[in-house]
Order: sequence, then structure tokens, then C-alpha cells
Amino acid sequence: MTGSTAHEARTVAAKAVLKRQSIETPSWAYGNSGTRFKVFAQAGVPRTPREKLDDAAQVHAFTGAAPTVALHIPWDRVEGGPEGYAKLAAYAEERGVKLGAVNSNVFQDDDYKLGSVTNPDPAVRRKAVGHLLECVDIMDATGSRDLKLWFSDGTNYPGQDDLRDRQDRLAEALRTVYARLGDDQRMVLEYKLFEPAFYATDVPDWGTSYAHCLKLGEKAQVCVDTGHHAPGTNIEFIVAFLLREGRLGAFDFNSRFYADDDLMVGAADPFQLFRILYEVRRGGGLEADSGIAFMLDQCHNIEAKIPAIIRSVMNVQEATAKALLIDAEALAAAQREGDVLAANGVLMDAYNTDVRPLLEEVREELGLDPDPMGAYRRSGWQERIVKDRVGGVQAGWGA
Ligand code: LRH
Ligand code: MN
Ligand code: MN
Repeated sequence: MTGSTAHEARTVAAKAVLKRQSIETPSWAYGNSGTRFKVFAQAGVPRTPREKLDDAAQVHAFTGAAPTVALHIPWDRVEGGPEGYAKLAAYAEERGVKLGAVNSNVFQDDDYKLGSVTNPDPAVRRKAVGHLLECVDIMDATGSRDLKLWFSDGTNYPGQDDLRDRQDRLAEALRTVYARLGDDQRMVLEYKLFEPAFYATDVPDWGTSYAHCLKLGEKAQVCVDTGHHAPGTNIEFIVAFLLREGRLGAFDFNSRFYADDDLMVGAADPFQLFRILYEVRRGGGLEADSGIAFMLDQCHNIEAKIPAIIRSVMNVQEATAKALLIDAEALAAAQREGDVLAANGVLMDAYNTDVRPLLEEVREELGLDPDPMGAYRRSGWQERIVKDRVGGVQAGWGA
């Protein structure tokens, strides 16, 4: 193959992957959010889980790449028990999207001051496990595959609690929840270095998550939230390792300059996102049946929410397109020959490609407007929600 035919073949293959790529958006990103100093309310923000789905449907309509929406319980609690959630799932489908992962929340009740599943008090642990099991009931009703677990559990002061005992309590809770999962359900265990615990977090890193998942079985997978590491951590190495072990279950994409900033993915460090997506590609994670959930976990504190989520989906698409354009043969040859600069050059050539025209073509071939941001702006949806959504209480991060 000549160089240009090989490039064309890569482009055709990339387009096929990009056309079926899907990125799950988080219900909470549509609501008001802020820092611990201030939440700036925006007009037109959803007041109910259904209105969040209405907004998520807009993101999918304009990108064609965001067909599922993650729930957070109790932020998205609905009346009527399992039937209520089945109705919510039916409503989502009417709007052209589906419900995705169920995110559990054992970090907001006063009872959880000293931890949830690792709390020294067995009654608090029972309450936390009860919530996690309720989340699986909700998954049964919505048809969701993944239970996302993030524990804020940890300690603030040396000696506050026994670090080993806390691991035992965590393992026991995870075993109970794992045993409740159906054949087609999974748990994805998220780690985070610090915050809100400032001395020791009970699931601080991928190794801890991986070790617990290994003991549980194949339905337990690691969730990599890109904002949850120490500065300078090589996240793509973690991705490569977990994929090689068959334990990378999900991403929570966002970007950060300092800590868990939850900014738009690809905004702070698009090169890192590209490197991560290259390792995803290398490890087979872009195959249709890879089972990896590509989710956003972001908060739009000062920028308009729906367009910010559209932009985030586009940022993931752009990084994916660049990762797909890497000439794998040339890369492997340069690596075999030990040609450091040529190998690095192959990666940089792909990274420096302007993939926006390619993505415009992909969208046009899918019958979409090539410019999702402009199309959303022109649609009038934003004006409509500002006018219609008056009264009631706007949804917010944590409500
Ligand atoms: C914790 C986290 C986790 C929560 C979400 C709201 O920092 O990343 O995924 O569920 O934020
Ligand atoms: Mn997260
Ligand atoms: Mn986070």
C-alpha cells in the first residue's frame, strides 16, 4: 500500500469506529453546581429527573454520540419504587435516549461522617449496604448494566480508625453487593486519592480497586475517573495495565488543573486525553464489544451546561479520532528498531492532525449537522427552557 492509500484505509476504519462511539452523560451535570464557596444558579436548569433527560436528549440529538444518561441516587430519586424507575426508563426512550449506569451515593447523609461501608458502627454499614442493594433494584427496573461505586470513606487523622479493619469492612460490603448482581450486571469501583478524607482514603488508587475487584470476580471492574489522581500520574499506563488484565470497566471523564476540578474533558490537557485514548485503542477498548463504559463526570459551574456537555462529547470524539489515525504499523516498526524519535513522531503526527473535518464528515454521513454547537445554539432549546422552567426548585449537584 502506498502511504496515501494506507492513510485512506485508516481514515475509513476510524470513521466506522467514530460512528458507533457512545459517551454517557451524567444527569447531575445538567443541574446547578459550584464549589464549596458558591453555587451560581443558571436559568432554565432542570427541576426533575425527566427534565434532565430532556436536556440529555438534546446533547444526543446534536452529537449522535450520547445515547445514554447516568443516574445518581438519591439525586434522581422518583416516586413509586421500581415501577417509578421503569417509567423513567420508558420516558428516556421516548426522548431518544436510555438510562445508563446507576451511581450510588453513600456520602451525603450525616450518618456517614466517619464513613459508609467502612464505618466502625455496624448499623451505619448496614444502612450503606442497604442503599447499594436498593441501587441494584433500580438497575433491575431500568435495565442498567452498571452500578457505580464511589466511597468517600476515609480518615482525617492518623490513628482515627484502623486502616486494616476498614479494608475488611469494605471487602465484606462489596461481597454482599456483588452477590446480589444479576448475570448481566456489573459493579464498577471508582478510586480517588483524597477528598473528602484528607489523611487516608479507603479506596485511594487503582491498585486498591483492582485488588478488591480481583477477589470479587469478573463482574467487578475498575472505574478510572481522570480527575482522581495525584498531579503527574501517568493515567494512560493505568489504562493500559487494566485493559491488559481485563479489568477496565469504565471511565469518568473530566479534566483538571489541580485536584478533582470536574472541568470539561479535554479542556485542561487534550494531549493526555489523546494518550489515554491511544491506550484504549491499543488494548481493544474501542472494539464494539469491549464493554467499557465511557462516561462523563463533570460539573459546569460557570459555563452553560448543555453546550458544555456537547463540547465535552466533541472533545472525546476528537481525541479518539486522533488516536485512531496513529499509523500502528509505522509505530511498531519504529519501536522494533529502537528508533525513539521516529516512534514519538508517529504519535505526534496523529496528535497534530486537524480531525475536525473528518468528524464533520462523520456527522454528515449520520445525517447530523456537522456543527453541533452551532446547531444547538440555533435550535432555540436554550431560550425555550429559560422561558418554560420557571417555578419549582432547580436541580443541583447534590439535590
Ligand atoms: C467523586 C465522584 C464520584 C461521584 C461524583 C459526583 O468525586 O467523582 O463519581 O459519584 O463525583
Ligand atoms: Mn467520578
Ligand atoms: Mn470526582
